[in-house]
Amino acid sequence: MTYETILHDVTDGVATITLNRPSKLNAFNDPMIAETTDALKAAGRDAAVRCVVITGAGRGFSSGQDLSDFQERGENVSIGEHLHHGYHRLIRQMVALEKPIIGAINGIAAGAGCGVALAADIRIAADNASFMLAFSRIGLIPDSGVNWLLPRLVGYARAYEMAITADRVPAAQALEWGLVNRVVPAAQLPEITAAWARRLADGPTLAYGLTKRAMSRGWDMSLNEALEYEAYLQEVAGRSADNREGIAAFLEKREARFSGR
Ligand code: T3D
Repeated sequence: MTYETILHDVTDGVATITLNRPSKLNAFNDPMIAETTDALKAAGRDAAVRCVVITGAGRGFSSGQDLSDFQERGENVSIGEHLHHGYHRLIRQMVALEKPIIGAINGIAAGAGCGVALAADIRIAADNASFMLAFSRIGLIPDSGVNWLLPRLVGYARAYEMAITADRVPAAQALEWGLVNRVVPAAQLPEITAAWARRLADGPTLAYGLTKRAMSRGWDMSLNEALEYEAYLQEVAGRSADNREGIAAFLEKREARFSGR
C-alpha cells in the first residue's frame, strides 16, 4: 500500500508512523485511518519490527476526525458504520499488536486523536502537548475506545470531567493524572522517544507482547481467571529463546542479547 497521509519508516527494529496532515493538525480522514491501520498490521507481520512509535507531523499529534470530511459525508454514511469500519479497526489493531507502541505526543491530541494516543502502551508527551475530548463540543460522545481506555487510566471522575467539559488537559496535569508516562521538553521529544524505542526494540519482544495481552485481557477477568491465564502465557514465555538468554546472561554476569523470540 502506498501511503499518502502518513510517513512510515522502519529502521533497526523500530517502525515509526507519523500522522502527516499538519495543516489540519493531523485530523483523520478515511485514507489516514486506513493507512495507519495498514502500517500497524505490517508492523505485526514483520518479525524484524520490535517496537512501534506513533507521532504527528507539525504542531499537533492529531485533532481527531476531519470535520470537513464529516460534514461532506452528510447522512449518507452512518457514524456507527464509519466507526466500525474505521476507528474500531485501528484501535483494535493497536491493542492487539503484541509489540510495544510508544505514543510520542508532540502536540494536541483531540477527539479520536486522543483515542489513538490512549491506545498506545507508553505515552511520552512534549511539555506543550495536551489532551482534549473534543467530542461534546460537537454534540457527540467519546468514541474510538476512549470510554474504555480513559477511565482505566485516570479513573471515572477525571475521565467524565474531560468528556463533559472538553477542556484541554495540559501535559503536566496529564502526568499527574497518570495519563502519560513522561513529560519532556518539546525539543527533546524525538531524541528521548528514540532512546525509549531503542531500549524496547532491544528487549524480549515476545514477553513484552504476552504482558500486553495478559494486562489488557486481565481487566475483564476474575483474579482466579487472571492467575490461570498468567500461568498459561508464562508457559509460552518460559519456552522462549529470550528466557534462556536472560538466565544465561544473569549467571554469566553480562548484558542479555535478546532476539525477541
Ligand atoms: O466520523 C466518525 O466516525 C465519528 C468520529 C468522531 C471522532 C472525533 O474525533 S470527533 C472530534 C473531532 N475533533 C474536533 O472536534 C476538534 C476540532 N479542532 C479543534 O477544536 C481545534 O482545532 C483544536 C482545539 C484541536 C486546536 O486548536 P488550535 O487553535 O490550536 O488550532 P486551529 O486553528 O483550530 O486548527 C488549525 C487548522 O487545523 C485550522 O485550519 P485553518 O483555519 O488553518 O485552515 C483548523 O480548521 C484545522 N483543523 C483542526 N482540527 C480539525 C481541522 N480541520 C478539520 N477537522 C479537524 N478535526
